[in-house]
Amino acid sequence: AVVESAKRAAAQQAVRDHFDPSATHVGIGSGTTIVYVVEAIKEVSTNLAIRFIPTGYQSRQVIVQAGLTAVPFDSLPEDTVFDVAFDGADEVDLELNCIKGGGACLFQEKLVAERARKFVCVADYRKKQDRLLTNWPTIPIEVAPVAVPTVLKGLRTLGSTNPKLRSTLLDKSGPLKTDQDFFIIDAPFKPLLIAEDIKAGKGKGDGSDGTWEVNKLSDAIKGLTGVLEVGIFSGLNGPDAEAIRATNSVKTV
Ligand code: DER
Repeated sequence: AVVESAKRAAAQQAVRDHFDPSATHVGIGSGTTIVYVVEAIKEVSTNLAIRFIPTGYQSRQVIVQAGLTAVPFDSLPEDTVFDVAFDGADEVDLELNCIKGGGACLFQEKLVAERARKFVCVADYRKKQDRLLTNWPTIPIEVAPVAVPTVLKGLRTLGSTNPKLRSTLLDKSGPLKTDQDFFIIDAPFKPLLIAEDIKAGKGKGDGSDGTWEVNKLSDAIKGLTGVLEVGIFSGLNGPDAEAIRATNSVKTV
């Protein structure tokens, strides 16, 4: 109950600080924290004219079940800029880089996040770490099924010890499929360095000495043939996007 109330508190604070009822387009992420974000939005606005853009099937369900209007991302003109996008994360570091993909929705989450003027990451105290991959051990990567052997080999070359195809015997025998009908590989790496670590000489950050900086590893993984998207969100450069301090400026409650 402590975690749920922390999620709800973070969601209410994020909506208080960053939801403008006169908005026209609002991105809605995936996972469990986002449910509290939509609840908090419902409390302050019944403006059904607002278009809520989902980041996958579950996200659309959350919007529709709240009685709000869900508009598919690909039905909007390509230059549509969203006023704000709210989403969760699996881990957030001091630079506000995020690990995302615990819910296997990272591809559409990134499409929507990059279209937003403001990306608001809503994360309870468990997600806040100094470096990514401190508590959450793996990077979720969305891959074309046929490319799995190639991507696994590539990840090992980049230094991932034991990258694994995500499958849950609970819900389905065999690998999990994303909303794009792709697979997810979870790749463990050592905690990722941030800019100040490189400056402080804590490692080269390019994999040559076993250390990786956030963006360099993200780019290296994206360069593997067969990778659709990588669950590292950093420095979102949507139109005037500004990363909202997910933890410090939003009082930790
Ligand atoms: O998959 C994702 O990136 C989601 O945002 C998710 O990881 C956050 O999930 P939670 O809010 O249930 O922790």
